[in-house]
Amino acid sequence: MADVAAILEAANLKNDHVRDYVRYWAGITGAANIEVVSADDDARLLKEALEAGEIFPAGDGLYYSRSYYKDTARTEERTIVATNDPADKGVYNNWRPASEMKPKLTELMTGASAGKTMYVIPYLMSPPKSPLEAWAAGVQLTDNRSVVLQMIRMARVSVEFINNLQDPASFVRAVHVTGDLENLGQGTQDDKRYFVTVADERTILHFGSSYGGNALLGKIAHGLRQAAYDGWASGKFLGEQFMLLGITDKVTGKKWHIAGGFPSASGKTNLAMTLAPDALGDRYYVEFYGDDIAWMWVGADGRLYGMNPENGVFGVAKDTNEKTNPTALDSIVPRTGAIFTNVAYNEKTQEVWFEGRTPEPPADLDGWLDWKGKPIAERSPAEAKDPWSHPNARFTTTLANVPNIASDYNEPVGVPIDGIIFGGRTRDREPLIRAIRDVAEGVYDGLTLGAEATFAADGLDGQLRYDPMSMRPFMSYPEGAYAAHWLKIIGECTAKPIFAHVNWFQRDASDGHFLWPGYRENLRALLWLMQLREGSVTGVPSPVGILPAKDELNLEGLDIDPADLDRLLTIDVDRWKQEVGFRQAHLEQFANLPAEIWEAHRRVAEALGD
Ligand code: OXD
Ligand code: MN
Repeated sequence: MADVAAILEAANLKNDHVRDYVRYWAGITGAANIEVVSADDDARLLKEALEAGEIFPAGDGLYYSRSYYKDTARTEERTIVATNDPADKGVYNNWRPASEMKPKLTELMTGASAGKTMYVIPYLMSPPKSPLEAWAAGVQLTDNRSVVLQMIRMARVSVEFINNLQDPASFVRAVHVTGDLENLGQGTQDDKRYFVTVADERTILHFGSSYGGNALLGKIAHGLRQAAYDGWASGKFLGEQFMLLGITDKVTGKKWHIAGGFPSASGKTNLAMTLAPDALGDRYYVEFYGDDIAWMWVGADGRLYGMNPENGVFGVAKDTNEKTNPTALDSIVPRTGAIFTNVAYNEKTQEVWFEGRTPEPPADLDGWLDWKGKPIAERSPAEAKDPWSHPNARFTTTLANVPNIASDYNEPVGVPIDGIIFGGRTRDREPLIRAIRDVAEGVYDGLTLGAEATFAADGLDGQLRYDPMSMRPFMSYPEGAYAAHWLKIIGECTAKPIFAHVNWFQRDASDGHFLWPGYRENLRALLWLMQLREGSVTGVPSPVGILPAKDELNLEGLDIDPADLDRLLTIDVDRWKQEVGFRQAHLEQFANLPAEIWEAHRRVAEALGD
């Protein structure tokens, strides 16, 4: 091992607590070398990674990487929140004692980076000088250069962020060791991977993956699990898997901000990056803040404020195209520095392709490799229908590349949040939008958020896979306390955001067609919500919230079957009664759920006539 003190000195890393932390883990992992990185090192690291064959060119200033074929997604059953207090155990956080997990991870990491470079990535999960900056600083250690390249895109990376901390000992210690991917027994009885957040020690220990969702610790473990825990422990903020967008009415000059949680495959990234529908484009301008994480706090003026702690987008590639998300396509064009992972790659033309990018894959198979690196042209007849890219293939690009990134996305003050929406893919029951003014009912709605389970397979017809606030994989403390913390934070706001539940996915029961066209048209529902909040429309009460009156929705330029519209704006009371029964069982799992939440549940049940 080189002289650690000399390396850290040369890298201008001045924080003694960070130095001790780096030295400690360098000793355990046995790394051969240490390198402190900043965003300025990107070009050099790209060159080194290209030369080493870790990434490939995918056009001018675009890159392609392939992860090990058994290492392509987050692994919830191997993901653990550990603390020193057994009372922190919840239903979804996979709680284990810190005293058990720390030695286990230390053992797994011992010597596991031998011969490799350990990169030191000082990062900030907030715009500099944010009121939440004290919870935003971290230092990721990783033995994987591709992870460094992705972290540089996804977080603000510079040694400056940890040299001048108010409390120099207070930063998230985030250790990532890739491990011997070919011998980790992924998905077997002998699985060696562990992804642990020791939340009350602000320490993250992830072993056994180089896939972004397990390895970009600023995003996935710090930005959500650790932040949710810190927000609760400090009583100061909420850290949620939420998108965040802004809508400007160019005629009145008003600007609204909406944050919201959506379980996976419910269109969160597409909504976050949406544009106004063509017919409304002259009047409304939509700005992008974030597609995955929002941290929210109460501002001095009594409004709820929010910001995206990330610096980039780690988006699912599949089905991204001109219709679903033109903004995303524009943010991964040549010279953006975007990195594609596990898509199909043409080694001759350096193009990439993924399912849904175009209706059909490229006709000329010459040079095309599937996500495992196998030539498509050499596929056997049995493999002919296999996807070219992995369903969880990703693109990584910085926020600054997104054409409609909000001009104030980097401002420390954040933005006032006017609306909080929840929306899970649901084929029936959920109308286009229902607004909820009562805070407890809004939080109750978030706690009972879910998306359709795989109906046939699970035999759970009509039952959702519940995903409270879209935080199921990121819950770090018990759900009852989580609900109480939400009630506390929103309760402290003197000007409260309005809540709403949206659903773009209702289908006709007989032929299965979607009743609502979705995508850019979704803005119409959000505009109605903002008008309701401001009192320029009144809506129609229903047992589960306020629905738009038909003439209140701005349908200019939209061709929609009136019968479909009727169904989108009505409630199926019988299906809702069934849902209330499912919800009862879902909520009963949670210890110490605040009485206000149970009261909200009873109010909804009573209104439905139970
Ligand atoms: C996720 C992600 O897995 O945002 O939720 O990547
Ligand atoms: Mn996510």
